[in-house]
Amino acid sequence: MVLRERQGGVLLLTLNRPEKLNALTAELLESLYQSLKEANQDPSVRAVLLTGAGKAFSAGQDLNEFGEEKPDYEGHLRRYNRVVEALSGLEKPLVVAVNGPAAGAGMSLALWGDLRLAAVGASFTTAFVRIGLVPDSGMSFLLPRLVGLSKAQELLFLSPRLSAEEALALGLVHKVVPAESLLEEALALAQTLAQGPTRAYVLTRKLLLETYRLSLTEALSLEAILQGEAGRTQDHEEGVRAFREKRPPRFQGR
Ligand code: LHQ
Repeated sequence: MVLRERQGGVLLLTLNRPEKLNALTAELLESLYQSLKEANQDPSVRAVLLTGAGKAFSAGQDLNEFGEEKPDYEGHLRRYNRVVEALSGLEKPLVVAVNGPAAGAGMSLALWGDLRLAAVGASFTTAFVRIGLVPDSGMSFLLPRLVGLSKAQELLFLSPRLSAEEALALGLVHKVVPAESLLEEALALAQTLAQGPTRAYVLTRKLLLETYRLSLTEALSLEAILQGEAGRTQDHEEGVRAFREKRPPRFQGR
C-alpha cells in the first residue's frame, strides 16, 4: 500500500495505488500511519520523503470506497486525523514531492510537508466543495496559514485546479522541477535535511504550527522552552564547535 524504501538516512514513502490515482482508503491510511510510526521509532531515519506512485500524488478520499452505503464521515475522519497528527508531529523533517494531481485530502497530506516540491504538470485542487463537503485533514487549519485567509476562501469556495507554477506563486510549494528530476531533487533535499540538526527542524515546525494560536507572551515562552530543548542537543554543541573551528558541522540528530 505504502512502499517503504531506505536511501541512506532518508525513508522514502510512496503512496502506491497508482491505478486509482493513489486515492485514499482505510487500508492506505493505515499503512501510511504505520509507516510514519516506524519512521519515528527508528533513530537511523533522519528525514522522511513522501510521494505518489504513477501519475498522481493522491486524488484524496477514494469516492468508491463506501459503495452505496451511507458513510459515517465523522467516524471515518478519525483515520485521517491520526495520520495528520502523525505528519504534523513527525519526529523527523518531512519533504513532500508532488508528482501529479493532489486533490482533497490528498492535497491536505501534501501541505503537511515541511518542504514541498512539485513536478511540472502536477496540480492542486481542494475539491471538497465540488462534492458538497468541507475541508478536512487539517486543510482548514493549514491553508489559510500558508496562503492567507482571502486566497484560502477562493481556493476552498471555487476549487480551481492550480498548476504547479501557480502553487509555487502562492507558496503552496517551495520549488517546481521537471517531472523526470522530481524524485532525485526531492531525495537530495531530504538527504540535506537528514544530515542537518533534525531535532531543531522538528522543534521549528512545532513553533511555526503552535504560535498562530498563541499570544505573543505565550509564543515567546514556547520559544524559550523549545530553545532550551534545542540548546541541550549535541547538535547544538557541534554546530557551535564547528563554527568556531571554521569547518562544516557533523550533525547526529540528537
Ligand atoms: C477517482 C477519484 C477519487 C475515486 C479520480 N475516488 N476515483 C474524507 C473523509 C470522508 C469523506 C470524504 O472525503 C474526505 C476527504 C476528501 O478527500 S474529499 C475529496 C475527494 N476527492 C475528490 O473529490 C477528487 C476527485 N477527482 C478529481 O478531482 C480529479 O480526478 C483529479 C484532479 C484527482 C485528477 O484529474 P484527472 O487527472 O483529470 O483524472 P480524471 O478526473 O480523469 O480521473 C481519472 C480516473 O480516476 C477516473 O476514473 P475513470 O474510471 O473515469 O477513468 C476518476 O473517476 C477516478 N478518480 N479521483 N477521489
